[in-house]
Amino acid sequence: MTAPDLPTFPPGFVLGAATASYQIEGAVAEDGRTPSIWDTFSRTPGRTLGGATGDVACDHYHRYREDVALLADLGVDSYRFSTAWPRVQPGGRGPVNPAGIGFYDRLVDELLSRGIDPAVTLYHWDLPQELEDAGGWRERDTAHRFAEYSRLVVDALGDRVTRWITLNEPWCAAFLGYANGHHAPGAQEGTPALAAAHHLLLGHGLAVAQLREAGAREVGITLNLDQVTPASDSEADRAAALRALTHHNLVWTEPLLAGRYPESERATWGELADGSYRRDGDLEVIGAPIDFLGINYYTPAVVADAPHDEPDPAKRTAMDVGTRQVERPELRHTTMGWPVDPPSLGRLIAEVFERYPDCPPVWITENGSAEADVVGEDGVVHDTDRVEYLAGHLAAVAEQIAEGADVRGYYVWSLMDNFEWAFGYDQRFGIVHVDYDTQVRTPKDSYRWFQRLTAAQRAARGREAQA
Ligand code: IFM
Repeated sequence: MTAPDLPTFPPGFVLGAATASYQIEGAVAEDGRTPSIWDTFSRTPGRTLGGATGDVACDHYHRYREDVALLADLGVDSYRFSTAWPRVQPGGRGPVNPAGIGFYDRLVDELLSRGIDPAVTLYHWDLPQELEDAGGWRERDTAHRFAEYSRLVVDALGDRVTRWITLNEPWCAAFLGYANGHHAPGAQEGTPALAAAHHLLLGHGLAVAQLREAGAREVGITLNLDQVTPASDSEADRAAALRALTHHNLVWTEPLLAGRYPESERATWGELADGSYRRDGDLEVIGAPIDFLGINYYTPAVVADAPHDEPDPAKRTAMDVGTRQVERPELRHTTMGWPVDPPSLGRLIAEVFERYPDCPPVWITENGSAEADVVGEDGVVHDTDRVEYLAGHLAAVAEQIAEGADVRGYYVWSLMDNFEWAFGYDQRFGIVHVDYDTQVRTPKDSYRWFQRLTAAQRAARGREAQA
């Protein structure tokens, strides 16, 4: 089968790969790191598939040089990784842990020595367990603790790191963490998930202020926005789609980009959205200008009206917004069960700029697919479906740029197979295969394809420089 065509981008467009601390690092008890909520959660029986934990993961903590060499061979401009809060500031309070920050210091230097620009995410879900014991994101104080920790990181790495992402996918941290319990800390509560969402946003805003004060150059946030389409033109389905949009997108984008809470929140959560966790002045903190909006995107949502799981509105969880996702049998599905529809990424980008004409430049900070990869007898992983997935989504981005959308870069998720949260090690998103018994890394066909893309991008830059 011939590989899909390479999409073309403006010469300045940045290509990168992304990972996250708990998913790859391992070394959970080394150099002063204390447990995070994911250590506790993954060690609780029944929480992750097969009881998988991030104890070893990809052992990246010890193998980071090998992994940076893979990035260098891949030819990426940038690498997006996250810092582990309990490594940098054990227990979530107090001074920086020199050994913990030392790891990221070495990683940043290694990247720069290979000509790769580091992009740092400050929170990819590994909250120090001590802070969860004090209430976690239900508590306003956690937002202040997050800003303090962010300052420790920027003070240590800000001389070499240009691009800063405060939070990764706060939707997951708030709603999977505190509403349905699929993620750490595993709470299945109602209203606190809305409070957690607010405190995450507040933490973002407070961290932005710290990052600015420390002179950070580019500051943004990463959201996993949904591309929502109503299942039909009926009033009920359109209202359901608005509730789904509010739950997934507007709860974040309205305060961040429009300086207001979503008008549709009452229609979505009724009395649960009582806003008791909000204080005067919060919106100003949350809505402080950002330099970019990071979007993580995987799959679209076609949404229909559905009865609430819980008839009593007072007892509903924040997750129960009276909607259901319509099945898409006509589309291929990844091993996560997610329908593949590349043009939907283009639609999402267009919708974001349409709703928020002053939206800062967009970066696709994650996109990729989990597939049933096997290392063949020839020692190669022929992940044709992933190549098609990436080519399709990148083509959709290129098309939007050609139509005038300000999209500056794309990070493939993920550099390598890793700990996929509650799914353990069963779901492989990497463009590099990891054998978890031996820690051998094997670049897949998708890695080779992406390598060709980065080479083509460099060649385009060269041509432009000569013109
Ligand atoms: O692995 C995750 C990542 O941590 C956050 N975004 C989605 C990915 C795939 O599920």
